[in-house]
Amino acid sequence: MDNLTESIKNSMYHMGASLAGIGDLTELPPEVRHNMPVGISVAVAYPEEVIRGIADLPTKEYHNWYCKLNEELDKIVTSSAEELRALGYAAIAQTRAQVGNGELENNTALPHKTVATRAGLGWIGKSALLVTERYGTMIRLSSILTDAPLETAEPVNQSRCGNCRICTDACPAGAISGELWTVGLYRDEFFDPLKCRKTARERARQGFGGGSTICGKCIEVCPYTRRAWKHLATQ
Ligand code: B12
Ligand code: SF4
Ligand code: SF4
Repeated sequence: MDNLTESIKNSMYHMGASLAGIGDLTELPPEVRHNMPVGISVAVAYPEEVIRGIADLPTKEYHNWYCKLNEELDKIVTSSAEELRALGYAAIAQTRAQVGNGELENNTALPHKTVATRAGLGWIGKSALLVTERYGTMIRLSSILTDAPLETAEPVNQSRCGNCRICTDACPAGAISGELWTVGLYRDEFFDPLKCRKTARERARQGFGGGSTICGKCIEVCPYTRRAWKHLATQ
């Protein structure tokens, strides 16, 4: 790995990143990536007990960690983008303030999961979540767009879910169709964001009084998440 790539990744890990990867974005339309050729994807993982705790309903603790990890991610991408700009490169941190929450159409111009698959961090599960080998789906994501000459990873273009249907069967909204993702498959062909949004709001209300759209049952049941609990316990 070249020095610049190593130093950017190391400073992200130093700031608390669980995973960091770099992807070639040039196959995507220039307008969605602000003409930047490279995307840096960063993930931070939830503690295992927080995800175990949402087996029945989302909890206040899950909500608190959701807010905390969002703030941590904003800090990591802001600081790393500043580091790149100080070296003379263009860099845009995709913070929540920058990209919004997709409130209108459940869509953002360049979703963090797209940058993540380009950066080789994982694949899109039947749940529509990014699934990683190391942490399963129990992560939150952010990203940076840049023109820095960083070394890019092999993108992931195929699902590794196989015949598993656990999230499809467990989703209380019936939002997950069970179709296997491949790189060209648009979200709404295998996942219904409106059903998810409605049910997640209701479950947040039942679980801790509401005010948020979080549920996370599809995170907790995923066998890749559960496998991560075993691996992390033996470290
Ligand atoms: C709008 C939104 C929602 C909406 C719509 C859900 C959705 N999947 O789009 C609602 C409110 C329903 C929702 C719910 C949840 N969300 Co949400 N949501 C977002 C948000 C703000 C935008 C997503 C977006 O633009 N979607 C548009 C569609 C088209 O893209 P996409 O679904 O992100 O993914 C597609 C592309 O990435 C594409 N793709 C992947 N690789 C490639 C490569 C190429 C070349 C191309 C062309 C396409 C492509 O494949 C995917 C499927 O089609 C993102 C944050 C962000 N800025 O990205 C978080 C995000 C997706 N949500 C997240 C989470 C965790 C949740 C919840 C679990 C809520 C909770 N905390 O309890 C649920 C889970 C729902 C689910 N099973 O997906 C995480 C996902 C983490 C992960 N492991 O993947 C994100 C990334 C937030 C974050 N900062 O971490 N969410
Ligand atoms: S967050 Fe809940 S409602 Fe939405 S897809 Fe996952 S399990 Fe279904
Ligand atoms: S629960 Fe199974 S089908 Fe769903 S994302 Fe995880 S591995 Fe894929």
